[in-house]
Amino acid sequence: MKTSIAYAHADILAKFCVEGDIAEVTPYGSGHINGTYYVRNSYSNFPDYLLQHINNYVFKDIPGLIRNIELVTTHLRKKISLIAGANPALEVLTLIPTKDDLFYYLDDKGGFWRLYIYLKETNSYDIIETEHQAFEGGKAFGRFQSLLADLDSSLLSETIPEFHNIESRLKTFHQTVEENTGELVKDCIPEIMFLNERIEEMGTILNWGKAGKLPLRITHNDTKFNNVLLDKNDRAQCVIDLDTVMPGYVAYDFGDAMRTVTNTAAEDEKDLSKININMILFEAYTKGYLKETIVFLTDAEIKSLIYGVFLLPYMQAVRFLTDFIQGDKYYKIHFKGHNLQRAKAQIQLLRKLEDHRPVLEKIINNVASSLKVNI
Ligand code: ADP
Ligand code: GN1
Ligand code: MG
Repeated sequence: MKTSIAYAHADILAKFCVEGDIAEVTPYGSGHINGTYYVRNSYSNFPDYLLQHINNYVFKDIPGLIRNIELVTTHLRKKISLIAGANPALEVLTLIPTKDDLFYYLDDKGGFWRLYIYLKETNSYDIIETEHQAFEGGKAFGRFQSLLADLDSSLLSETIPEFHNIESRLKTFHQTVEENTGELVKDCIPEIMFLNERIEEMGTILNWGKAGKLPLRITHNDTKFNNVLLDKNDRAQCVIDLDTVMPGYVAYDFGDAMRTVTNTAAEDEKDLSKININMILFEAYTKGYLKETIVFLTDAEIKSLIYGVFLLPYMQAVRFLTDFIQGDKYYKIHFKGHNLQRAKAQIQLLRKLEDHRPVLEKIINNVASSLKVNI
């Protein structure tokens, strides 16, 4: 690599096997966890890169996390290279090694960094605009689960223990509320009450899992819509943000995606009257997702999907509120009270979903039945 001009993070980038000549490094994306930077190459025949400062408050075992990503991307690359017309270089994340041949760099302040090839001419959406995007996103996350179905899940480490375990999330939430009786808790009494009224129903997936009714599979666990890259024609290209790929229940991925797919407003919308459910997008995502997964999902898993649709906004509200009361240690915030605003928006989304429950359930069942006819 040549270095023509001064740019941010030059010392970090110098540790990686970067090709070409870096022109500039700029903050990028709207993720809540990692620090992400777009690294522009001066030469168009060399790649641009995506540099990430991995959050080590959130992820306690970063070498384990990187090993998971290596395992998952290697497996995906192998499978995708067997599909006619597919291109693993564009459809799977590529980690760049350091000069010490590791896939992360640990700086002298204890910060962990990684570098990916930047996938050009792609879009990631915080809010979906079209039915086609929703369908393609569903296909991408469905295919992701399908391609990983034959990877031995015992090889993966749990990057965040009990990540989607609602019992343990609620335990932490209740402890946090008990230990903090001050102003912050007073600000969210209606939200706490709302969440407490739904504890029993939100345990359904976990209880079915414990009873052996649902198989544990390799799931993505962070299927927010901006974690899939669509190409310039809005076709599914690459599933990204692989930090939480671990064993899980498929309904978690389905429900987490629907939080962004169906919501007519932003995840943290302040004006709650803007939050509504877009049924057309719900149906389009379901069609894309089930098209890829219907061949292997069990009847119980299909039945569980609707519970995921309610559980994930609920769990997200629990997590945002916990972080608000704990003093905003986990999620990046952009203003004081941001986590409370996010929790209120997720609660409003859940209310709207509850209002439409029979229709949503019918959509899932109809799509599943129509696809099963063709198996
Ligand atoms: P976070 O964990 O903070 O959400 P992500 O890995 O999701 O971090 O990256 C943040 C954003 O950067 C993504 O939403 C996407 O817009 C963009 N992004 C991530 N990886 C790539 C990539 N390889 N190529 C192009 N854009 C990417
Ligand atoms: C975080 O990293 P990002 O922004 O894609 C979080 C998810 C939440 C999401 C809410 C590791 O995702 O679990 O659903 O924010 N990731 C982690 O927007 O906690
Ligand atoms: Mg992300």
